Amino acid sequence: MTTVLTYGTFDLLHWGHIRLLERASKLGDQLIVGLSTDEFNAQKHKEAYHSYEHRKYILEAIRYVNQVIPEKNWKQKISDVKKYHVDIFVMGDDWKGQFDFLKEYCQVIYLPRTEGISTTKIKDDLNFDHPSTNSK
Ligand code: C2G
Repeated sequence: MTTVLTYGTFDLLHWGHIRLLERASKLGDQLIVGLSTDEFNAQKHKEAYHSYEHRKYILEAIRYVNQVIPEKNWKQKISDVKKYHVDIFVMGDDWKGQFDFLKEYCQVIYLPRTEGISTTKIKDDLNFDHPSTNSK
């Protein structure tokens, strides 16, 4: 049983997130997602539109995701890898190199980030006061 672990906020879930989860899940038999809590998002200077409970509910409905655990701080990854007997840690390559310290405990893979979509882009594109949407 190969266990894969990844982390993120996964707010306003989009196809870039799904592609990450799909590819991560195909690296093993089960995928665990460490979902950033609202409190931890504040530490990441992020404010999610959906609450932690709603983002968890959404992620648990995805066929590629087997389990969702709370990501409460930057320091829990090593203990999570040990606790869940993780074989492969996966992140998008915007994080390349940031988690290489985990190589002592498991395989670390950075997958190419999906270009052209992001939660920030969605918010900007939907913000009708944004100049780019007024240029029609
Ligand atoms: N991602 C992607 N392509 C996008 C957007 C996101 O591959 N267009 C990936 C990111 O690289 C990340 C995952 O989807 O691996 C989740 O992205 P976010 O929700 O933005 O997570 P982030 O804020 O980067 O939090 O401890 C790690 C942090 O919790 C990661």
